[in-house]
Amino acid sequence: AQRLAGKNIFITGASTGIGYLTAKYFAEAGAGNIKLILTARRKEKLDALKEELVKTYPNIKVLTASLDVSKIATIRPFVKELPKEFSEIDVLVNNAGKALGLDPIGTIDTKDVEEMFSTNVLGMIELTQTVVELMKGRNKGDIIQLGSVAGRDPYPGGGIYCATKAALRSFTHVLRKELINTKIRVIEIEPGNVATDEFSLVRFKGDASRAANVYKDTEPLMGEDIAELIVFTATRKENTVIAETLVFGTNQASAFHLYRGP
Ligand code: 8X3
Repeated sequence: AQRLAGKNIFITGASTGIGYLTAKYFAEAGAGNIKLILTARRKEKLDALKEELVKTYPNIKVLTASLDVSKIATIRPFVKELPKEFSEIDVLVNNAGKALGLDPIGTIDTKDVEEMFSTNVLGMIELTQTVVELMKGRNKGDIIQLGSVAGRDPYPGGGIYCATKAALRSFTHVLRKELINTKIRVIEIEPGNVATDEFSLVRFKGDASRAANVYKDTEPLMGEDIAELIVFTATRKENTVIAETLVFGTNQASAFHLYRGP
């Protein structure tokens, strides 16, 4: 709680899944003595979360805003116009992202290609570029990147999603190297299968039975497990950066090795 006291934490994609749970876990770990900037396309979901957090933690300050990171021209103005109280960002969690389909290369809808790249890569880059300059000015801050096993271990059907996460990984490594002479920490979280409310549902465009099949007969990680890990990385001593974190459910060992045993 001490290490988070007073920190201003910006989470994209906070309306659901890992982003939503990460907001809750930061609030709990900081005993409510934090500020949260929560963005997503669906502001009503953020406002419901804000209401819950404010009820539980009287000291917490929460700013919610509708922000679609795939609309990259909106990102810089949003950050520049943050109210003074929220303008100094201590932790950026680049969480917003998605997978669409498992179609083989040659048959992937161009719209899906654009949506995955603009959300997972272009939006993430624009926000990071904006925020890192502010962090450099203060010589502090944590940038937490939601990568994936898909960025290290690309699989058939993941032509675009895996490429976006490999791009994120490469960008993240460059950033860490460029910031070597600063106190800014660059952290990459790389989960395997995580059973969240919407990830597979979005991937399969609302097909609930295909989505459920991904986790069938496995004990996948849950969003809570990744939220806990994110908070863990952000609460290490200042001299420590958890640079990379490939993380699986206990019965997974790679994008492909998944035990579906009795
Ligand atoms: C999510 C993990 O294996 O569906 O990033 O790509 S996977």
